Amino acid sequence: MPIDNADELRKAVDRAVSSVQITDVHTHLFSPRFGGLLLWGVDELITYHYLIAETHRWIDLPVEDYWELSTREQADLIWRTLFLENSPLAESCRGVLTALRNLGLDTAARDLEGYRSRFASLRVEEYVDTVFERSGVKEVVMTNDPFDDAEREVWLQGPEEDPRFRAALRLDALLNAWETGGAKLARWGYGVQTRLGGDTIREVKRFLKEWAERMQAVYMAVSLPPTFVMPEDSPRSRLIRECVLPVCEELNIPFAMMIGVKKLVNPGLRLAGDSVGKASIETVEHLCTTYPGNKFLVTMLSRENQHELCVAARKYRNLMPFGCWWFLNNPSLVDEITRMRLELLGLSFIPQHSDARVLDQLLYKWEHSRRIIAGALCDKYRDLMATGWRIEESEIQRDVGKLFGGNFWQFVERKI
Ligand code: RAT
Ligand code: ZN
Repeated sequence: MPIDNADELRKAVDRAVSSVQITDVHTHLFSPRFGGLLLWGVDELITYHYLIAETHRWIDLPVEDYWELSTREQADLIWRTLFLENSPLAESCRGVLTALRNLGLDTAARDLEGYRSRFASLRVEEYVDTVFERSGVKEVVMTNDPFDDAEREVWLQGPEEDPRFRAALRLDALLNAWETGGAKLARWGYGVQTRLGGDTIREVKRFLKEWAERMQAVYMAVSLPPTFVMPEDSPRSRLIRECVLPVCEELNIPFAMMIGVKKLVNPGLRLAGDSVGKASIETVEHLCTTYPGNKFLVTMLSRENQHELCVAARKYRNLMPFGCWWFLNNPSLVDEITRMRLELLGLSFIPQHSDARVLDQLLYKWEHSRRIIAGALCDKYRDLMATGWRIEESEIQRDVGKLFGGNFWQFVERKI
């Protein structure tokens, strides 16, 4: 039965968006077998680096002294500064409260000790089930760094067996810091040379293939500065062209480029010290044109790049824009970007990923994004209805399924 009024439409869209089971295409979460790499709990939620940056705007404590504090002491300081001495209006603070509320905790009580004692009794394996269920997330893609010693050890013991945790082979250490990344490869027995001579290209390809297969990676990924350009005479450019792209093509997996991060503009803040800059869409166009056998998942960090990324995606079916990344993951910007994408691309994009670093963040990031995306969709269906087009609830469910997971899997699996 077609939907015939605005009220029914709103309800149908809300039903579809709130019940869809999500594939979260980019997170920093891990399955419990990775031990301490999986962050969870209220202190981790509060010490998320987004909140650290905001806290340091208020406090006089030198940043070096802040890092001397235990996680619990850092959380106390952030809680006092951002939640008690100021109303927690920022999206990152609001997120903590949404997550606590979704766990059934009383946010009105402002009782950090009470929240801590609730978390103290949880077992992580069960808590993972709870969070996935309550957030409606079916599966997450992790960020898997083979150059991280702790993580590498776990992978060497065998593949991931929990189907909710999929792997992405993250290559920042290889592509953005070849001197140290290459030295590690040499220590592990790969025949590589600093200037990429000899067998280097073949050996890097061997490394990529081995690790993509070991992890059963659904894509390879890298984060890139605003100055990233290709073609260019640099180790990164050669490694992408001669190693990453051929191996991705052979394995038929996408290469995800997360472009626009200025690393450590304020180094003292560590993870919280990165910033943003506008990047070159010409590089994305060059890659899509020159490597038609490769698939590119692309997210860009600056708001200024969003329109041209949409336009580029209209030109290339091997380009899939995804997510509202990091400083863009705020309601006003998600709203703006999602509407623009719907207008320029219809349904052929991936509107959001969570970038969760702490398990509990799934409980808020998706609730907030679902609401904004539902609002944008609703308006677009209403405009459609005004043309006289018939809209069925089953079609809304089909479309929503694509946006929250189907498009990702179709792109990963398709042969370009
Ligand atoms: O959003 C974040 O937490 C950033 O620190 C980065 O991890 C970014 O998302 C990335 O994947 O590089
Ligand atoms: Zn990330």
